[in-house]
Amino acid sequence: MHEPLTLDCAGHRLRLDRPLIMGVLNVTPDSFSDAGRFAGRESAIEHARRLVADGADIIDVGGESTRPGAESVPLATELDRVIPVIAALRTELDVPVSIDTSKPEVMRAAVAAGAGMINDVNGLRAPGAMDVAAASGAAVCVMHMQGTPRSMQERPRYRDVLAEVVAFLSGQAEALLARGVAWERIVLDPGFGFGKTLEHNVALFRGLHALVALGHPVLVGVSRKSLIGSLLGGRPVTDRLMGSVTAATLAARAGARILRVHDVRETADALAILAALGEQETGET
Ligand code: HH2
Repeated sequence: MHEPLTLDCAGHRLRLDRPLIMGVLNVTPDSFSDAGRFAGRESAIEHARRLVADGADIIDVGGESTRPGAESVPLATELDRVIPVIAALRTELDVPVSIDTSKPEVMRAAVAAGAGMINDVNGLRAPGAMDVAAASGAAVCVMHMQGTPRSMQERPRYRDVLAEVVAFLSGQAEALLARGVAWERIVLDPGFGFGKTLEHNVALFRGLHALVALGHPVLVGVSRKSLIGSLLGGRPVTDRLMGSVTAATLAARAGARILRVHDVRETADALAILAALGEQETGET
């Protein structure tokens, strides 16, 4: 097994000897947990500064909501939302910026504007996405999703959710490697809440070690998701902080190397305690 020590974000290398925090910056009017709050450019940049001050190692900029039922956004709209923000963040921040998109055109423009990571919830399945990502020089997060955001929660079905997710992600990683992408650029994500029931999410979380065992850094995004709300007896999205932080901490404990979260400061605190008081090294299986 090959365990990378760094993640290569278009030349900006992030050390992976501790779990990293990816702060969520949604520049959308309709995201499930922070709808419209950071849709204006100035407020988006201000929020990114806050996330970095709170301990974010990467900022993930998204211009298209992927919440269940969301419609896809036209290319021009998405470009207009994210590119100026990425260009501004690139000069303002010392941390790499990630672009959360499934459109190859947005990936290309975002990397040209300074993004160091491509984060695709569609797992590079759009025509051309794999080639654009491979040629970009950026780190690439491949996420598993069954279906599309519009339909994914209608009737998710698997024979063996863990085996199917691991097989998909390792196949996409192989395809990237075959295109010459260095191991140090590939991140894998099981895609919590994307075409999965509560039972599927729980099985995936408990089986994270099988994904970690592939040797690529694993990204986990459970922050404020309905999975957390359900496990807490139907909590609304505004009341999922402790559940989200606990789940992120457990994911780190299970070997996840990147935690995609809205509540950066609280997650950083939990990881500091885990590092000080937890058992030594979490990533090995
Ligand atoms: N989850 C969301 C969006 N992007 N990317 C990765 N790699 N993993 C995730 O789990 C993930 C993701 C959904 O969360 P959010 O951005 O808060 O909401 P919305 O899609 O409504 O903007």
